[in-house]
Amino acid sequence: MNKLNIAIIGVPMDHGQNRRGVDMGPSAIRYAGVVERIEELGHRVTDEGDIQIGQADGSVDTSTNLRNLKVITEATEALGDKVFEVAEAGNFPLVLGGDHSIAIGTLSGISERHENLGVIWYDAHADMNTSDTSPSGNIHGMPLAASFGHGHEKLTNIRGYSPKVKPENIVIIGARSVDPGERQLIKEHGIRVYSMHEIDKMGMNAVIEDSIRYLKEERKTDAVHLSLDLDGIDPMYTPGVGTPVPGGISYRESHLAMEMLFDADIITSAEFVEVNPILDEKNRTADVAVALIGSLFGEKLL
Ligand code: EXY
Ligand code: MN
Ligand code: MN
Ligand code: MN
Repeated sequence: MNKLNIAIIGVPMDHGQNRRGVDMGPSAIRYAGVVERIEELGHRVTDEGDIQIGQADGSVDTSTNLRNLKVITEATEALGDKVFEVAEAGNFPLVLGGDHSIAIGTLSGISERHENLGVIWYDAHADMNTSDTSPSGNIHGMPLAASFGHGHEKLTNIRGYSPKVKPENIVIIGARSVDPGERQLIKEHGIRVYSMHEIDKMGMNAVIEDSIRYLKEERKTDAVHLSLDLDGIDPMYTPGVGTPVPGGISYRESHLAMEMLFDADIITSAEFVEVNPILDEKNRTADVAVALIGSLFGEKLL
C-alpha cells in the first residue's frame, strides 16, 4: 500500500452559517483520535494546526445578501495558501472544518496545481446557491457554485483565479435538499448528481464505481478532491451537524464508499466539514468522521 505524508489543517470557521459550535469541529475530530487512526495505517501525519479565523457580527449584508463575507474571504485565502504550500511539499492535504464555506479556500489551493481537477461532493445539499439565489445568505450553501465561477466575485476569485473546477468534473453524492436556483445550475451545467434516489436504486457500490469511471476515464481528471459534509450521512448516525436532513446515506454505505475510493487510489486531497460538537451526542459525529477517514486511508478488517 502507498504510504502517504498527510498534512492536517484545522479550520475553526463558523461564519458560513448562523449556528455557533461548528468552529469546534477540528478540536472534536482531533479529540476523536484522527492522528493516531491514520498513523496506525502506516502513513506519516503532520498536524499543521489551525487557520486563524477573524471575528464577524453575523449579519447578512443587505446589498450583497451575504453573511460575513469579509471574514470568510480572508480565512479562505489563508487556507488556500496553506493547502497549496503543503501540497507543493508533497503532502496529502486533509482539511478539518468548520462549516462548508471553507471548501472555497481548499479548492483554491488544490486547483492551482492541476489542469483538470475532479471533485466528489458528498453532501445532503448541493451547496450551489449564489448571492442571488440563496434563501439564507449563508455562504456554506454556496461553495460549490463559487468553485465553478458562479456567485459574488469576492468568492469566485479567491487567490486571484476562477474557476477552480469545471462543472463537468463534479460529482455530487447524497443530495436530498436542493433549492430551485441550485436545480437550475445543475441542469444548465449537466452536473452529475447521485441523489438519494439513485443511491437507493443503484446501491452505493454502483454509484461509486460509476463515479470513479466517470472522473477517471471519461473526464480524465488528474486529481480528485473529496469534500465530505457529515450531513450527507443520515442524522441518526451524525446528529452533530447544523443542517440535518433525514433520509440520508447510511454508516455502512459511507464506509463502503470510502473503502472503494481508497482501493481505486483516486483521492488526492480531502476535507471533512460541518461537525458541530454543541449539537452532537457524545462526540458521535466526530467519531464517524474519524472512522470514515480511517477507511479513506486504507483501514481494512483483514
Ligand atoms: N440550501 C440552504 C442554503 O443555501 O441556505 C442550506 C445549505 C446548507 C449547506 C450545508 C452545508 O451543506
Ligand atoms: Mn455542504
Ligand atoms: Mn450539507
Ligand atoms: Mn455557467
